[in-house]
Amino acid sequence: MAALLIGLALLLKLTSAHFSVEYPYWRGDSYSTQYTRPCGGVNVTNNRTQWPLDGGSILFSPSHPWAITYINLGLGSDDTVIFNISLIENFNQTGNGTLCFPKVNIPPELGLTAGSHASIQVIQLSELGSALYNCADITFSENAELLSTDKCANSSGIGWEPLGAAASTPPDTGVGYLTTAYPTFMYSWLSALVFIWLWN
Ligand SMILES: *[C@@H]1O[C@H](CO)[C@@H](O)[C@H](O)[C@H]1NC(C)=O
Ligand SMILES: *[C@@H]1O[C@H](CO)[C@@H](O)[C@H](O)[C@H]1NC(C)=O
Ligand SMILES: *[C@@H]1O[C@H](CO)[C@@H](O)[C@H](O)[C@H]1NC(C)=O
Ligand SMILES: *[C@@H]1O[C@H](CO)[C@@H](O)[C@H](O)[C@H]1NC(C)=O
Ligand SMILES: *[C@@H]1O[C@H](CO)[C@@H](O)[C@H](O)[C@H]1NC(C)=O
Ligand SMILES: *[C@@H]1O[C@H](CO)[C@@H](O)[C@H](O)[C@H]1NC(C)=O
Ligand SMILES: [Cu+2]
Repeated sequence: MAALLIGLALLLKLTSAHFSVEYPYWRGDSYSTQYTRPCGGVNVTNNRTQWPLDGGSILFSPSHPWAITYINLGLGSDDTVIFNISLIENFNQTGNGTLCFPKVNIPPELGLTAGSHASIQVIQLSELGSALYNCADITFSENAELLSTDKCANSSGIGWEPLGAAASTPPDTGVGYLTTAYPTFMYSWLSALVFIWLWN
């Protein structure tokens, strides 16, 4: 059983490739530090994308089989920005490739003006509970446009599921076996080991 768990962890670690944000252009390559909140270990940049005042396109490339995904906004120009404005309802993103939202609306009550600086934060929470972070720095602009339809597309394998959909289906046999056939303390102990191992 331990071998199975370690094997599973190894598989997940090997296939783990995190995610990147192509539009608005991300702060930079965060692959080695993507577990770091709030922005994957990459500080604010001056490379801001001009983004429409009432909301714009977001294009990113997930690579895990599925991940609970959040997109948040933080107002301001520096590393003290607090990402407390939710731009979408969180969802279970499935498949890999590219995922593009043609237009993510900005709540009008924020009263943003052209030239305001902000950062967009994308969070992906994958199978084992590790959260991955990326941010992109933007400047709100009256003239900025949405991505054209040829640039904003979902890959064929990409899917979207509301959260809670999985809760109504019984756990698959693998998980059921692990949780029922093993004493709870052994299971948590093993999980902790695997988790520490994965983290390093
Ligand atoms: C980010 O900024 C903080 C505070 O200025 C600094 O301590 C840290 O080293 C910076 N991180 C990177 C990756 O540049
Ligand atoms: C700045 O952003 C553009 C895309 O808007 C990108 O092509 C370029 O590589 C970025 N520069 C740096 C230094 O990250
Ligand atoms: C977000 O945080 C800022 C700074 O603390 C605060 O001024 C603002 O009211 C907060 N917004 C929401 C929607 O909680
Ligand atoms: C998606 O994952 C499959 C299986 O790992 C791989 O063959 C395919 O190349 C991936 N597609 C993209 C667009 O990354
Ligand atoms: C991609 O999928 C998301 C989630 O279903 C959807 O909101 C979005 O409109 C799709 N993008 C395009 C370009 O169709
Ligand atoms: C997300 O969707 C995948 C594929 O349907 C499913 O296996 C997984 O349990 C779902 N996760 C959550 C948290 O709903
Ligand atoms: Cu990964």
